[in-house]
Amino acid sequence: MFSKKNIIIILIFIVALLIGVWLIFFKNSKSNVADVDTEAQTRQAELNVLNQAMAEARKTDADQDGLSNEEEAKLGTDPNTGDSDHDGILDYDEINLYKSDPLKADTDGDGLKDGYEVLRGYSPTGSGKLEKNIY
Ligand SMILES: [Ca+2]
Ligand SMILES: [Ca+2]
Ligand SMILES: [Ca+2]
Repeated sequence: MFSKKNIIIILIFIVALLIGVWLIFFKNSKSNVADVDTEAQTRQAELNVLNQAMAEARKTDADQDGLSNEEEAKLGTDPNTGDSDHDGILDYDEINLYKSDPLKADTDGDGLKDGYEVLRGYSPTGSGKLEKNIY
């Protein structure tokens, strides 16, 4: 059977194997941590760029409605409120899409708010339906 010498050799082999496995695992776990760190740093850098872009955009369009603060000053709309007359349609859409008054919740004065009319397919600026290509 096994001589003492063989048993010692086998034990040394097993110990060496265990050390090898431990080293590989330790090395891998260390490099995984480094990868995660790098990924986190990359993500943080991307976030910083995004935040910076958004801060920049807020400077020129505080309420992010698509109209610049400058345009809103000219129109008389609230640069800090996307929907100045609270009729359910953004200032930008009233100007560029529906041609309705961004400062009048009921542009055509028929008793129905612009947002209510647009939602149901009616023109907020007069009688009749909206043109199909608008909504
Ligand atoms: Ca705006
Ligand atoms: Ca509005
Ligand atoms: Ca109306």
